Amino acid sequence: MMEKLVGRGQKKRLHSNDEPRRSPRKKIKAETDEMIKEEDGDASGEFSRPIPWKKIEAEGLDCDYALLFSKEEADTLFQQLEEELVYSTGEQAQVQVFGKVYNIPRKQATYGDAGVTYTYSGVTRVASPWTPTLRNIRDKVTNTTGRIFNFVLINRYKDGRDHMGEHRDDERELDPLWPIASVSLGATRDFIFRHRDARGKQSNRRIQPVKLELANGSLLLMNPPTNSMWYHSLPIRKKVIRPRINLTFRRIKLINEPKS
Ligand SMILES: O=C(O)CCC(=O)C(=O)O
Repeated sequence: MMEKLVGRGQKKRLHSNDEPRRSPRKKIKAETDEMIKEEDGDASGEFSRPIPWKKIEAEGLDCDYALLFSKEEADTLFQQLEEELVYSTGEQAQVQVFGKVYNIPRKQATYGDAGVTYTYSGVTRVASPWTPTLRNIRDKVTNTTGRIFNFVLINRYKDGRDHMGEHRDDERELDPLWPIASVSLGATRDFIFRHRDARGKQSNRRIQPVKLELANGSLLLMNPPTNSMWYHSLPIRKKVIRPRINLTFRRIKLINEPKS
């Protein structure tokens, strides 16, 4: 993840934010309706899928989206995390982009299994031990997806001015065959995917960006090869006044683990 920092002059708004909670069907927005297909609910597997999933697809992009928690559950989890989490300070709250050091425009924390580390944007993050609430959320994600995660990167956005620049989660230590599971709590925020061949003025391909709204209590599953083909960002949205916590559950390859 080499993040491009977003400065002033952010582009026009794409969707309204902080709307009252609506049904999952209405909550997600992609560039075209064809990108979203309702999956045949298969709750018969060995893990539970109690929620209607939406499939989001484009060339090289494969995501699943669902509301994992009710509003009440999500609000409680948010409050618990506010009490439990300790965010990075000092060097750990900075990134290096092309040799220059910047303060991260949000707060960040890393938790996970003992000994797991994750290096991105020039800084190595060590996982703090799972807190009770993080363990609960992680287990719910695992029960729902059938996937086990050993690390979570947490980003806290105090309001819509806090943001995350365009990047891919494609570090070598991430298992490339594993999805990244992104849980959102708090304010709804826009989330934008851009195909790697359709970025910048030099690009010779015209591939529409995929734009989503990530709601309170939602889970976005980014399946391979999404993270190698598409960049994603959480742009500035000045009208958003409420905070948001995002948790991306990841599987970090451990030293001595067989290569996948
Ligand atoms: O807050 C978000 O939804 C974006 C998080 C993200 O892009 C990341 O953790 O790589």
